Amino acid sequence: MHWQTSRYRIDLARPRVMGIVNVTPDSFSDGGQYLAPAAAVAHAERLVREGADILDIGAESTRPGARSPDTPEELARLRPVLAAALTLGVPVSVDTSNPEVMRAVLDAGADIVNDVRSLTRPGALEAVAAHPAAGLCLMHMRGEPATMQAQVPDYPDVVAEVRDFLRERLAAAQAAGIDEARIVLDPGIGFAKTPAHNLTLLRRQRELLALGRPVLAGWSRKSTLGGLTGRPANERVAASVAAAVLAVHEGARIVRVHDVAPTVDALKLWQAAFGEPGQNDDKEQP
Ligand code: HH2
Repeated sequence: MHWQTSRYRIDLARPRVMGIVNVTPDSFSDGGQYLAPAAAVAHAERLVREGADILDIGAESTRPGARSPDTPEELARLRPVLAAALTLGVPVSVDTSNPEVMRAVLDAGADIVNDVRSLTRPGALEAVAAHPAAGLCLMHMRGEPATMQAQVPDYPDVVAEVRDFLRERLAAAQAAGIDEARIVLDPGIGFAKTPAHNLTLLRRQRELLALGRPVLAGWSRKSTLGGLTGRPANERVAASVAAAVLAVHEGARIVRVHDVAPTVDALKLWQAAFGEPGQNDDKEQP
């Protein structure tokens, strides 16, 4: 199985690590640390040295209560970091829901759009469809980040809800002309979900593979892990690495993480024990 993106066709025979670069003042675990472009670029370089297969750059926090930047502000944060990241030899994703931002970053050469709102904003499907090879991550969420955790839906069956939602968004993307080879699907851990919902999605994650596309999972430092361990966000590395390995064990092919180095090490063990032979040290080919 492969993930088609603008410059790279990512081979998913080996699980891939997407390293997070948050160019935000207010992200839940590292807000403000990389708002200065030079700090964000240095962080991106470090993640690649640590073995990140993909970089995901975001300029809007989805933390409940975070303020959304307007288009010029979001682009001003993204542009310098994207330009530098595009020289690092790995595919670069941009985490945005804003169709104008999608157009601008795809024109600037971004490889992937990662949208926590699954291209539901007017013009978003068209913005991604206009770039014939760009990759796309569609994620499940109910409502808006600002309020989603205050009014968590009472899902009769959270896995069925997530699967049906992703099936509908996958169909909408294909109907807009986006080839399914470009698309990966994400259960949206922590987005309008209780800890019990998140854990059910991990246990039954394989049910999402019935949709026929690779699964991307983002557990890194999230509050479910804080609740289980009693630790603040910057001390959730061990739990985050465990969650990444479990997600891969249950069929995810891409994990979105803050702590790249320990995740890469842990997945080497998974790969050696459970992966396809001969897939231990390749880099994706352009
Ligand atoms: N989680 C966050 C942001 N973007 N994208 C995908 N596809 N999947 C996720 O699980 C996901 C995501 C939240 O994490 P983070 O970027 O660290 O925080 P913030 O949104 O506060 O910047």
